[in-house]
Amino acid sequence: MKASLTKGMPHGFEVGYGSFTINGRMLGHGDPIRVKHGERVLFHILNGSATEIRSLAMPGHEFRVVALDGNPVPNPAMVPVLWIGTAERISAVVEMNHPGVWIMGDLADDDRHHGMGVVIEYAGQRGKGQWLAPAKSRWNYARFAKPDALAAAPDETIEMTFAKDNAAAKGFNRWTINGVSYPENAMMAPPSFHLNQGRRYRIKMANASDDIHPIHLHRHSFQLTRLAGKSTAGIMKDVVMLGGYQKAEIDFVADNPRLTLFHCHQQLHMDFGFMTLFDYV
Ligand SMILES: [Cu+2]
Repeated sequence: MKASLTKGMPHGFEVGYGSFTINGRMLGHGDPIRVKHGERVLFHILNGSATEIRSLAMPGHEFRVVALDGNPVPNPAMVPVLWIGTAERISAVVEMNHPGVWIMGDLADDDRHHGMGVVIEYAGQRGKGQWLAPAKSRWNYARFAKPDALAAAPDETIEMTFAKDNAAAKGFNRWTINGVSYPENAMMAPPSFHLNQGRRYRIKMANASDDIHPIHLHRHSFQLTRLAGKSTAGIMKDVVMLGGYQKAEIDFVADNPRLTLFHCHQQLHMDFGFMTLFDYV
């Protein structure tokens, strides 16, 4: 990326949005979520954006994360902010112990002002929803992992490097997996990775770009086995965010024969090559 920018290549196009909604309503429109003091409320949150990673916080409250992508986590833990990649799902419990009228919303002020939030109203409280920015925190999936556990060794390892050619496709960035860009006009490219049923695979992923990629494997769930240089175990997911210039490892069992797509869930990345096919042999 640095090389192409030095050569004078521009940054690729991105998409922007003018409005944002939760359950189809912009912040300030529609009914608030009505709660009672002392209640524990379970939120099932899905990021339905085609391209964006979102955050969520609620002043004076924390989230107890109990499941990721529909799978219970081995170590439910409290966090002040949820970060949720495109297509990820988080289930989190909020204990309603701070009466008021609050905005549960995104940390990005501009996006929240354009709708990315919802009002939480305690019984007996009136007024406009209040927003307070939370203290700084860092999102780390490993927080919800089984403590001091190691995943079983895989039968085979697949290495993947994700890279970007700046503005290489009519002004859009083109994406590659191990140097190969999924053909834009082909209904189906030849599968690049071949699986044997019943075997355990570890995918070692390296992100050679500055973007965060919500990586998704179809038809299988995977275990997070290495994040930011540390081994981890027990968290099952089907989308995982891989930060800029970061590495991560995921393990899965080949237990669902037939063609299987693997791709970045950021639509612009996927449409411009960030996709590959597995088959069973
Ligand atoms: Cu991506």
